[in-house]
Amino acid sequence: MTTDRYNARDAEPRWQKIWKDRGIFRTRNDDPRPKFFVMEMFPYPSGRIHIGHGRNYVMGDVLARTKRMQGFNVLHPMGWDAFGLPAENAAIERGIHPKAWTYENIASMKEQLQLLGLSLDWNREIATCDPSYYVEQQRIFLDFFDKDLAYRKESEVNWDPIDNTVLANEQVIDGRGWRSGAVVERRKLSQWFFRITDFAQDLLDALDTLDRWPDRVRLMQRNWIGRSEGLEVLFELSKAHHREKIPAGTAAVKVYTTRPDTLFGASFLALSPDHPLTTALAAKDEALAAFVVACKKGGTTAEAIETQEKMGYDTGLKVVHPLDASRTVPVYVANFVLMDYGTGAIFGCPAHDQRDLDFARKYGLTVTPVVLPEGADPAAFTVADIAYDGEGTLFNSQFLDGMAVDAAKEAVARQLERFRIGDEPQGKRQVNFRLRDWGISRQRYWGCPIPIIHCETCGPVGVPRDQLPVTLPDDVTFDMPGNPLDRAKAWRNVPCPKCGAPAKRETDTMDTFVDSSWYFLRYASDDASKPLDKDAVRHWLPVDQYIGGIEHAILHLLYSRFFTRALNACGRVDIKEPFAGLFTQGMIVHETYKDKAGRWLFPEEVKLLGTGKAVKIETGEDVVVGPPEKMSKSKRNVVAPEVVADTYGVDCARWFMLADTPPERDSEWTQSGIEGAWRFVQRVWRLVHEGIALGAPADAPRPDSFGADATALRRASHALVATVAEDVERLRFNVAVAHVHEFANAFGQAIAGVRAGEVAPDMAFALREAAEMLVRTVAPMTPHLAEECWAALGHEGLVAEAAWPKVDPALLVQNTITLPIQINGRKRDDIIVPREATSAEIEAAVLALETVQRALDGRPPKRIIVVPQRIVNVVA
Ligand code: ANZ
Ligand code: ZN
Repeated sequence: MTTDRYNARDAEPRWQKIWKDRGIFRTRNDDPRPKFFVMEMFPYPSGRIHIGHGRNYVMGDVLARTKRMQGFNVLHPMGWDAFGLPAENAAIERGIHPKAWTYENIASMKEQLQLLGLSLDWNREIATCDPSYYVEQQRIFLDFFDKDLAYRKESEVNWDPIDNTVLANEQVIDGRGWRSGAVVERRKLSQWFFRITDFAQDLLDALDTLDRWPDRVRLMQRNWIGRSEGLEVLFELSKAHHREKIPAGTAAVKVYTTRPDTLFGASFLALSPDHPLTTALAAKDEALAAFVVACKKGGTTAEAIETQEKMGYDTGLKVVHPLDASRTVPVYVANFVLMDYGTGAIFGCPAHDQRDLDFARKYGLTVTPVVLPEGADPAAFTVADIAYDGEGTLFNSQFLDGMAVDAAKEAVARQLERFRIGDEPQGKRQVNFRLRDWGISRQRYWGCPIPIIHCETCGPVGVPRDQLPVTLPDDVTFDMPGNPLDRAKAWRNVPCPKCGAPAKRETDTMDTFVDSSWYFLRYASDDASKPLDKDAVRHWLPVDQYIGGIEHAILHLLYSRFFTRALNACGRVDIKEPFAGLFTQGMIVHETYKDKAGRWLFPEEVKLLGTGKAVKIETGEDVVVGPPEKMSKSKRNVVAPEVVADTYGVDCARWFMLADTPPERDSEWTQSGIEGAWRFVQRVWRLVHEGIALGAPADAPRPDSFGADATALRRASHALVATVAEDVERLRFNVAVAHVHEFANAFGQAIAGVRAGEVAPDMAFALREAAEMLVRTVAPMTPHLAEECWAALGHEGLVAEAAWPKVDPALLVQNTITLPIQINGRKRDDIIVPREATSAEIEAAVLALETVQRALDGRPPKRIIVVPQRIVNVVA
């Protein structure tokens, strides 16, 4: 084997096979070492991965490998988020069964992932579509059902009136069904829910304990849970107006408000179209009934409801103002009032709420400001098109005049708590949450079946546990709209487990977010027959480091936190918080390329000419180069891992993904970047071999004393180990890479300073130590290269199993400085020099640097300027 070049194509598969054959990444639960659990969000098996998918796995892998070397029993598992709509779409479009499509994708993606050299325990691999996985999910569902944490209620869905089917939110495009193009309607359907709202306060409070989560994610969760403190206020219906319309037994309308201070600015009440009073009125008012139907057009997404034009219907009824019996306020039905928040009714104060203002302008209602901004003139202050929602002093508000907003809120609450309508206080303080119970019913085939049987006499009955799993029937068709399970007669018709009468299986399947809400608990057991093992969970959880995309900052993480609490309530686990550390990585972006005809081109179809120009290799025609964007199949700006592996080796890809940018930021994949990584990999290879050639043999005794040069190198080696350990611990991979670069320069300088055959024993020892330390430090980042070097150093075992190097603290005391090196005005490198180095010494060292030599290309520099303690400028 030649030593002047590292051959990744030969080395990488060889080491991967050895790791696999020796099973070194298999994790055991009875291992006595301290545990470390690191995992990345598992992938959806959509087809093939591109390098953009790889970044978080590589980051997790570096951490896993480092911790393993540092003596931890590391759990680093992988699985597949395998249920979901795309498999069903493939079935509809290409006639392939969702199961076949999914498992084929898993097989090819697994191969691709393995190509990245990830140190995963594949023995714990799971696929959520596998009955051995979802059987436990069905048990969990029944536990929740028994505890009333799972329940059924009527709820609105997106209904496609042409296909006669329920649509998922992502199947509603601009308010229309994705296949039929029909305007989607809202319909009520009985559906399953998980009672996440029971845990709202705890989910909120515990965010404060998650000190290793990004603040941004905690804030997003806080807003999503949306705790608000307000007042419920009863408005008495005025008998002086349309007494005949008021339904018997209805004396008042209850609203929820967070701004009771603005009560004197109220100019209307609005009811939700689903409010019971609306329903009662609509029964006798055709125009209102038609209005309610019109409100139901459009999807059920929050966005759809938010962006709809505000519409109202005047019922003719009026209510009496709670603080001024001489005033009445009209009652409308309005499309923007949701039935499932607060009380389903509001009072509108147009001067201080934009939505109310728009509504008031549309229907000609009065706008009375009651909060005066500081410094404004009460005689002149008016509200035109923009509501004022800031602080100020109350005016136009009788006994509240002169109070600040908070004081006025309190005064109104006190007053209304004392008043009564019938035997109810007219005001009641109330805490509300935006968080809704989690609707988990999906009218789809490719999901976990809900283990319930509906009986006419017994109602919904849980499938007896000894009859689980309820597996999906294989023989179904996808050639008609609707849920194939509804048509699977043989599967559907079963006797009631309680009374034996003919009954029907539930045909809803679970939201795929359920599948991902407990998979981290499943990973804990190494015994597949105990998929949720309390002891194993106690041992491994919480996950020490979870890594994934910011797009999951809300739902997935919140559902997982809820699930862990609900399982705790059912006695299935002891913990409450699943993830102690969370990291959200940035994406990998790439330029886009388009040919003349406007077709997207793959990067490998394009030759870059520099300065933003490029041509299509096949035809030579000009290519339009677009700015870097998230890698995506549709724009073809993707790079396949196997292509990188074949050309440069995956260690280069790994190095590049870690090197360029802070890990939380997006990183641009470029040809020059990957080439830089390649040069670096080759450089490590050369340095290690030069270190071997010039350094002491492995078993050479440690010299009693070290000279200045040897000590300087030893300091650099030990500093490398110490800083990289810290960088990885903090997930600052780009900084770790920068530290390795710095060290490579120091190592290179030391090598340049000695001559073969004349190396003093202290330097020989230091060179050997440097090579050993470098190899072990880069092992988590470029594991294949490191194994190859490790073998060259003469070690029998694997560096993947070697210990992290021990640092001598005495060598960490700083007496070197790092100088940045500019070549023609741009920063190109760094150099570490002794603090007391002379300008001449620094100059010599700089000229020996590889980056500088490459830039000079054999010529002498035009000029070299050393600014002591600051910077070195080279003019080439
Ligand atoms: C009167 C008022 C005056 C309001 C004002 C705001 C500003 P959060 O903080 O999210 O809880 N609201 C209450 N229930 C609603 C429902 N079911 N559908 C739509 N809107 C509803 O928001 C509470 C505020 O949202 C409440 O305070 C109510 O309008 C509105 F100057 O009451 B407010
Ligand atoms: Zn029955």
